[in-house]
Amino acid sequence: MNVEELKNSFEKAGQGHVFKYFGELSDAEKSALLSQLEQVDLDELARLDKELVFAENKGGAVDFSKLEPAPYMPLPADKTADAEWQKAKEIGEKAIRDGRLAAFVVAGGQGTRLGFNAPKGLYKVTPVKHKSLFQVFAEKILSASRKYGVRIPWLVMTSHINDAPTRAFFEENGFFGLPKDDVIFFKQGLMPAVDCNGKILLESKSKIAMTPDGHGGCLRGMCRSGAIAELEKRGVDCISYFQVDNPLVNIIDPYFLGFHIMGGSEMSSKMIPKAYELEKVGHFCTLDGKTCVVEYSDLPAEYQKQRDENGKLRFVAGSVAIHILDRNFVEKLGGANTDTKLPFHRADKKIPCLDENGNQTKPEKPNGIKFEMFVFDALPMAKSPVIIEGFRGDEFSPVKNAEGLDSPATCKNHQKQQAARWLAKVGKKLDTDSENVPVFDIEVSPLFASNEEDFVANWNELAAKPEIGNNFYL
Ligand code: UD2
Repeated sequence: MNVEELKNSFEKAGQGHVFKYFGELSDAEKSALLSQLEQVDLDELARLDKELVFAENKGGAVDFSKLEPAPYMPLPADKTADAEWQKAKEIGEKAIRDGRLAAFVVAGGQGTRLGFNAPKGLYKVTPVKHKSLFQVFAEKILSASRKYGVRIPWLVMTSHINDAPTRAFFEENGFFGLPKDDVIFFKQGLMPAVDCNGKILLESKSKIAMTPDGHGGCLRGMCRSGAIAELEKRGVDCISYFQVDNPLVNIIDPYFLGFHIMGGSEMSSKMIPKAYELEKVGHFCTLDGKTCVVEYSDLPAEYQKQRDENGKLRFVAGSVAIHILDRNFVEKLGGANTDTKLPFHRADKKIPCLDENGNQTKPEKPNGIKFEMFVFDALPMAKSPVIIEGFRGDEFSPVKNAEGLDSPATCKNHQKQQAARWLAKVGKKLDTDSENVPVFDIEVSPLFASNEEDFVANWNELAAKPEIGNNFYL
C-alpha cells in the first residue's frame, strides 16, 4: 500500500491523527511508522471500539444465574490402580512415543507484579540449585524426551519486549541440553492501544502505542509465525500449553494426553480444586451447554463462595491455565481465513503517550485501553472439551507476587514439600515444620524424575541410596 492509500484508509476509519507529525519525520522514521501502520487491522479495531469502548454493556454481560459447574474427571485415590486412568496413561504414552506431543509455554507477559526486570522465565526458583523457570521446564521436557525416546518440540511465545533477552538466555545456557532445533520461539502479536474515545494513542511522533494481544494471541501467533506448519511437518498434533510462572507444571503428562485423545477433544484442561473461596483463578463452568472459564475478576463473589447441599464449593474447579490444544483446532481459530475468532477483552491501563500538544506524558492513572485475548475463551468453541482433576502439589504453584501468596517463598516451600512427599513414598521421612515444610532445603532435578511414579521407580533402581541432609539435590 502506498502512503496516500494508507492515509486515506486511516482517515476513513477516523484514525487520521496518526499522520499528524508525518511531515516532521526523517525518512527512516516515516518508513518505521508506515510499516507499523500497515500491521493494523482497521476493521478489527473499529469493531473493538464499538463493542468494548463505546457500547453501554462493554464486552457483553453473562447471566450468572445460568452458570453451572462444569463436569470433570475426578482424580482417583490411586491413579495406578484405576482402570480408566491406566487406559488413559497407555494411550497417552503411545502418543508421546509416536512423537505426537509438543510443549508450549506462553512467556510474553511482563512480570510486573513480581518486580523482576527481565523476562520472567529467567527468574531463579528452585530451592538448592536456584534454577531458572526456563531451565526447570527444559529439564522436564528433556527428561520426558529421554524416557520416551522421542524428540519433543518446545514452542516458546515471547513478546516484542522480551524476545531478544529470552533467546539470548537460551543461547547462553546451551538450550539446557535440548537440541536447539527443537526450541521454536515466536513473538505474540500486538494491538494498537486507544484512548477513551477509541483513538489510537501515539507513543511518539513516529510510533503508535502497541501492546501485546494477550495469551490468547498465541493461537494466531502460532499460525502466523509458521510454528503450526512446523509441528505439522513433524507429525505433532497435540500441544501441551502452560504458563511461564508455574515450575510445578507436569508438562508431559501421559494421563492428561490420554484422556484428551480418548475424549476426541479439541481442547482439554486440568482443573485444580480451589484452595479457598476467592482464589485468583478462573472457574470452569457451563453456560447454555458450552464449557467455559469465568475469570475470578468477572464472577461475583457470591458465586465464588456458593456451596452445595454438602457444604462443598459449588464452583470448585479452578482453571490454572494448563491445557492440551489440538493442532487443527489452533489452525481453525488462529489461521488467516477464519471467522471463528477469540473475543477480545478490554483492560484500562496507564499507557505512556503524546498529549494533544505533542509532549510525552507518563500517566499516573489509566488513560488508555488495551485489547487482549484469553486462551481459555477457546473452550466454548472446542469439540468435546475434556477436563480432568490434577493434584495441586504436583501441578501448580505459581510465582506471581514478590511476597505473600503465590510468591517465590511459597513456591520454594511447595517444591520442597513435593520432594518430601516423593521421598516419603520410598520410606524416607523428613523432619518438617508446623506447616509441613521440610526443615532443610532439598531439590529433585526433573532429570532424575518429574513425577512421583518415575521418582519411585528411579529411586528403587539406585544401587546406593544417597544420604539426605541440608541442600540435598538429586
Ligand atoms: C492467569 C489466569 C487465571 C489463572 C492463573 C493461574 C488469565 C486472565 N487468568 O492469571 O485464570 O489460570 O493464571 O496462574 O489468564 N502472557 C503472555 N502474553 C500476554 C499476557 C500474558 O504470554 O500478553 C502469559 C504470561 O507470560 C503468563 C500467562 O500468560 O505465562 C499468565 O499471565 P498473567 O500473569 O497475566 O495471568 P494471571 O496471573 O492474571
